Amino acid sequence: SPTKTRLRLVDCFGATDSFFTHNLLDTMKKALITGVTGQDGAYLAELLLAKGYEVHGIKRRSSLFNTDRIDHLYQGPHEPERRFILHHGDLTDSSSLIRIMQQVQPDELYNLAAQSHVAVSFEEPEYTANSDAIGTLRLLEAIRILGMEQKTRFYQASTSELYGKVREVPQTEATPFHPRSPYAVAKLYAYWITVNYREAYGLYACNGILFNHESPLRGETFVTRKITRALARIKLGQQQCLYLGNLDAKRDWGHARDYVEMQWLMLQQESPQDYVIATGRQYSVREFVETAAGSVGIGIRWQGHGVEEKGYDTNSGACIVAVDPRYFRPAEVETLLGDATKARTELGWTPRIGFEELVEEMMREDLKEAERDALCSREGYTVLDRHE
Ligand code: NDP
Ligand code: GDR
Repeated sequence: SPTKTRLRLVDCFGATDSFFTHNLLDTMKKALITGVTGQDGAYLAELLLAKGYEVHGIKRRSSLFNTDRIDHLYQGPHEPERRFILHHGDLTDSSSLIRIMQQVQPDELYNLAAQSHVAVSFEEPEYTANSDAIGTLRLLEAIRILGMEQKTRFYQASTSELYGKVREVPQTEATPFHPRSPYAVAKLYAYWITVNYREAYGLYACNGILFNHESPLRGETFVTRKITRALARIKLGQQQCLYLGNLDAKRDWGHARDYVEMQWLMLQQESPQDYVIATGRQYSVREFVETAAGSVGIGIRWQGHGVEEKGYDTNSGACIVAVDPRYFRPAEVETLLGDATKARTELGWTPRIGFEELVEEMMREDLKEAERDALCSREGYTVLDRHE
């Protein structure tokens, strides 16, 4: 908290006079996070606050509150020496981005905002390009328009989806890209425009090529969270069946809390570079289901279109996991496996949380949520069953 920061500063410098501590607070580093209300935004804001930053975040206007993930960090406008401040803005609106940048004057700008759902990008390709590709350009241009090239360091949330139809296993910073969705194509533009502004204007700008990372804060429609939520509800008798798409897709899944640390580390180096961030271990969607179910003692019965040919047991009665082709994608990324050697050696970064621990944490938190829902149902309140 600001009070604690002040006390620590006083401890360090033996100053009881607020003049000294005020000046130090003025030199506190400022970070601006786009996408602060998302999974990574929440973990990154926590990390930077713990490091003593003044953290600013951009949130979109929405008709309902969209700050669940960061409500525990909220500081009201009347609190003295606020270190966590939210601004309304949108990646599709240059004027808001320029205004916020001018007001905040950030030392570090983390561009985490995106329409980040691959399947949705096939439904909303133009919006995805506008926010994910041109949105990144708008931020880089804001830095230039405001003459902040030497002040603001820029982090771009790039993605393993860039590899798409993989040409090399495992994937490194040198592996060629072949994007397979409007999302990935938009992120390809964002990747290259970041490199281009680094080369053309000398910006300190980096791409973190992050492989999938999950957590209890993961959006409910990404496959891992969809699985852990559904299994928790199935365990408590609130849901009958989990419908999934491609069970054979393989991903390199890490923990978001580990990955945001590397986003910060990338902006603390002498020179800007791009890094792959991954665990180097790969599991299929089916293996994720089995691990999650195993961790809470649920047996799996597989059922559904095309599953028979792949040799699952469809003779048993209870249906827990079924394949529904509506979740297949027009073009799929079948397999991703990252090699983070460069980040390990140059940034000293290693992931701390392993796959089993990640799955167990997600299951544990979703069981708590399901128990809350079950309690509400027992008390006669309506609990909406949202699991698309
Ligand atoms: P989320 O989907 O959880 O969060 C996305 C954030 O972007 C939300 O805060 C969302 O706001 C905001 N946002 C969306 N559109 C706009 C817009 N037009 N203007 C302003 N804000 C907007 O994503 P993650 O936290 O999981 O991922 C963070 C970034 O990293 C994303 O760019 C994603 O593409 C990328 N990435 C993620 C990986 C992962 O495995 N998680 C892997 C590799 C890259 P709201 O809350 O209002 O919806
Ligand atoms: P991904 O994540 O597309 O890798 O993008 P997602 O969890 O959506 O899909 C992973 C794999 O699981 C398969 N799948 C399903 N996916 C969803 N969402 N729902 C299902 O029911 C289902 N069944 C099977 C998918 O086909 C896919 O192969 C995530 C996002 O966070 C991106 O923003 C990020 O860039 C990449 O990770 C790295």
